[in-house]
Amino acid sequence: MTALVTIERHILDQQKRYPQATGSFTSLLYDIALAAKIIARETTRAGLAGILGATDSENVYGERQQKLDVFADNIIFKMNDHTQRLCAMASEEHDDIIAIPPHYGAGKYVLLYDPLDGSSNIDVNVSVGTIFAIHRKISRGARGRIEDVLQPGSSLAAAGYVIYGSSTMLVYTTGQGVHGFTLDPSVGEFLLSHPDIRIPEPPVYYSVNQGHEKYWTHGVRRFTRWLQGIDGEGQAPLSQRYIGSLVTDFHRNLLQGGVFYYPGDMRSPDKPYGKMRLMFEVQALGFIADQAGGYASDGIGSVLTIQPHHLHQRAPMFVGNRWLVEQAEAFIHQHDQDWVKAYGAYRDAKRQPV
Ligand code: AHM
Ligand code: MG
Repeated sequence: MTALVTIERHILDQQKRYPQATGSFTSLLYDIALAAKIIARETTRAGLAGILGATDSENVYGERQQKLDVFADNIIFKMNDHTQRLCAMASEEHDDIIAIPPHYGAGKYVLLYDPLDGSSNIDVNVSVGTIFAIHRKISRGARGRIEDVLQPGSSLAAAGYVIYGSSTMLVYTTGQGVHGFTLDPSVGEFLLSHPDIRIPEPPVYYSVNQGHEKYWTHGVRRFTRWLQGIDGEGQAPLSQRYIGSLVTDFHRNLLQGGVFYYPGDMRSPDKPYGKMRLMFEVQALGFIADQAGGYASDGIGSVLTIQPHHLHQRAPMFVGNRWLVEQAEAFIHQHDQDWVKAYGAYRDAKRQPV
């Protein structure tokens, strides 16, 4: 029998590589795993508990929040507000950074999270996920500030996601490879099931909302035809898979090889950036892909080098096997110079529309 490695043991083993570590970071990851177990419990019994369906409130993007979004958002906050490990939090569901309540001490990390990504899929029983990212505090003073949150992905201390699917899995990286754990519901533990994940070759899938092709730029259309084996040099076409639940689409391609993209478009020249959120989705998944030997780009360059200016900034995302993503960049560079200009101006602007 192979050794049973719980997530706690794995995180502790990784900590041993840093003799100066205080254990704060280790405990933070463990708290996230605990929050994930509670969210998993609620998502799997959502229909029974009668909490399916939407609330009346809207989030900052004008989307109706699902009840489970609100629940997941609260659980993650409550698990982490009092531990003295964080100086601030930020959630896709909140307009501003979330302060640590003044009666609790503050710590040296920042937690960013998308509590329940793909929530429009909840009502039809499709897998959803939680995405998280951890930055180190960089500002002076006891409490976290916006500049602690608005750091590029290349500064991330850790990132991961939880997928609530046919089983619950937690996948994370601290910059030492990507590791996946499956929740054993009978004992309530995440057990190491996918050590050292590498995006395999050859890739199998491309994943994009092809219903939006009408809005795409020429380069993105050419890239897609290349993936389909139409415009290429005789390579076999990839199969198309798109669930519309980012964590699920990303996870499949991470394990089986392929490319996920949510491109920018020119349907409105002042909104060339697509749908994905840089701080809550793109950075974390980009870091994981990078650590698994893949690559994530906004169509121009690595998403990890983007200096964010706004908490709810958006970015196009092409992520998966490196050579596929580089091919997307090449098509965009060749055909979409107008878009590159428009998106580059948005990305670098200090004041951005959301
Ligand atoms: P959400 O964070 O509001 O749940 O939205 C993000 C979701 C992703 O999970 C998914 O990849 C994308 O929206 C699907 O968008 P579309 O329906 O435009 O293809
Ligand atoms: Mg999301």
